[in-house]
Amino acid sequence: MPEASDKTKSAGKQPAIKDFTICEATAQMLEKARRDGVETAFDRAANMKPCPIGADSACCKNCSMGPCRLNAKDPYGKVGVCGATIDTIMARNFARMVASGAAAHTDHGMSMLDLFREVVHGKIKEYRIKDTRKLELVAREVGIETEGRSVEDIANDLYAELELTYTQVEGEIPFAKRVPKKTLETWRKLGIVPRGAMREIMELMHRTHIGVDQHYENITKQCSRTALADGWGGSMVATEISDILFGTPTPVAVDVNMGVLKQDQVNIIVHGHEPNLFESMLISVNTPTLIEAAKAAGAKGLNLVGMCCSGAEMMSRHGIPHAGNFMSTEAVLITGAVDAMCVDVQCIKQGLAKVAECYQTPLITTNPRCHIEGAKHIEFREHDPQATTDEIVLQAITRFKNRQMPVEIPKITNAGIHGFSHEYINYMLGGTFRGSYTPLNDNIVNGRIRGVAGVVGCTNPRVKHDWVHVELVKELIRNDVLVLQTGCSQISLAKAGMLTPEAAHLAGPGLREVCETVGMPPVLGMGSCVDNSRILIAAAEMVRVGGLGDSIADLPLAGAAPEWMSEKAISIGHYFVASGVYTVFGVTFPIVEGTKFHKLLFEGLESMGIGKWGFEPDPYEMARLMIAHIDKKRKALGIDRARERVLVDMADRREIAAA
Ligand code: SF4
Ligand code: MSK
Repeated sequence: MPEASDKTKSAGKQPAIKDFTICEATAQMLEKARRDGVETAFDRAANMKPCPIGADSACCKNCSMGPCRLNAKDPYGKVGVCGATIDTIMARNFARMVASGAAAHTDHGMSMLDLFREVVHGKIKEYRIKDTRKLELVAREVGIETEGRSVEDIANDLYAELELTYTQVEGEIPFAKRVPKKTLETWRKLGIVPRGAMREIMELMHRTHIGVDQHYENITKQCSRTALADGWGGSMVATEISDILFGTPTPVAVDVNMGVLKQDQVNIIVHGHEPNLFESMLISVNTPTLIEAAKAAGAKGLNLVGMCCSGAEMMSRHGIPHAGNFMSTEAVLITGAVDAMCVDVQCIKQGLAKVAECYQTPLITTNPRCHIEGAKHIEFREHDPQATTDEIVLQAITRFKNRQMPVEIPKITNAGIHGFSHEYINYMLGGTFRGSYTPLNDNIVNGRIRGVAGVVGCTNPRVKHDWVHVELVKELIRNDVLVLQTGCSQISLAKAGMLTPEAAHLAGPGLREVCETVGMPPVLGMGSCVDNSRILIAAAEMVRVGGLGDSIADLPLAGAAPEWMSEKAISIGHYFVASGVYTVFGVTFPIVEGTKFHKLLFEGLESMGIGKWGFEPDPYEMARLMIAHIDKKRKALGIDRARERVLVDMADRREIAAA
């Protein structure tokens, strides 16, 4: 066991672990880490004060005349060497976060599209088109004729069309066709309809170079265009193509938390974001020769478990157990029970390498984009995917056979229902034949459901892990707000037992009645962070169905990322804002209050007909802000007084289906 790091040793009195997290399994492992002398991101966050100038986004290092630091307390008292004002500096920094986050999602989406092309062209045979119904549906939505045509022909045309999402230099991205008319008109008027993601990201990076765009309003305009190229472009393509290739999720009961690890089995964790690695791993762990090899090594079998967003996708599609979210990825290694952790891209802490080394767990990188010093790299090749995943399984079996560490697995699992795609919500509330969001809209109009909130995003050691998510969501459902979730937030709530129909008793009377009638949880888990696009589609559908205004900005809808940390989160937040949604972030916000850029993001954008940003670290106050916004929208729609409507229940739906 390596020595405790100097920082941990010199830290003196250590903060109480109960202040780090409300996740009992993570807390148990953090206690063990202290006994073992192992450091995690929680310790590092406690020992490293964030730079206050950076936290305010009041510094710039875009050229070597700087870096320049401005004073957040007197933001207009000073400019950078080039003359850049605080607004220019903050807008450029914000823009670069949007560009990076959008690049992450669009590169992920493009990888899925590359895979789709190779499958359609017959060059990759290990994957196939699983959901032909969805293929046709998406094709029709982007204007492709499907009647009487073969799956291959439709798929070829869909590939060519969706490639424009990334490469098109002029025009509008294909999924602009899904945007409600009035929202699209607003975008056109503002000049923010995305062309292709590559062009938008490139232009945003160009504009933030020294001496180019030096007007915060114009920079923000390109931020919106780039973020929309992520939400309605790269992310949406990632979600839709993954559904077409691997299946559209439907509700499935899944166990979440570290208790899904098995002492007597070979435990393999897949952590990251792209589903192709995980799909191949699923085949490998079900291969009889590998199962036999595991048994020959003394194990009862192979136990495949997900983490973070690849885990969220796989639990939605296949019911694969999930061990925890971003802030539990080091903690899970401390169990000593993980025989291999394989990772692809995004949100993979470099600190995992050190913790994995401490517990003799192979940490295996698989994507050419992501190597980690100290980790083993086994490249995942889509043309021969199982060669990689079989090799990882064999390494895990070897580690199991040679396990020397005492194993301590927290005995905690939380059952829940996951996999609420927007298509399934359509069915659940409207039925196959009605096929619409009408009952949802009706229940919003009649006031049983006050509004809808998307609560999404990361976990962050700068706040008490999981706590802000859980308290915010409890407060929202108590006030009859239906909550849609993705990413690490969904796992926080799953661990709190809130993704079960039984959690309806925690909801207000109206939402509880709807949940009990339909048999659904008050908190609906929709998948990974790219799957936030499902929330956009659900919002567009609510507008299309009618009764709640003409644009997304009219809906009684709000969004939140209460424990965000990544640049992807900023891109997601900004595409929700640009789509018309009031979006509140917790933890911190990279901006100086009272500046012109702050006023633009937090007020001005709304007056242009789109959404606006909010910031509030306290979950109860955050809920209050979101509910006040929902009520404001209800008032504008003239539905602030409840009107009675009849609920469509399961029996009604069966009757409709039988008719
Ligand atoms: Fe300073 Fe301007 Fe260079 Fe930024 S671009 S580092 S503000 S001189
Ligand atoms: S993994 S971006 S910590 S949600 Fe998608 Fe979780 Fe945030 Fe990464």
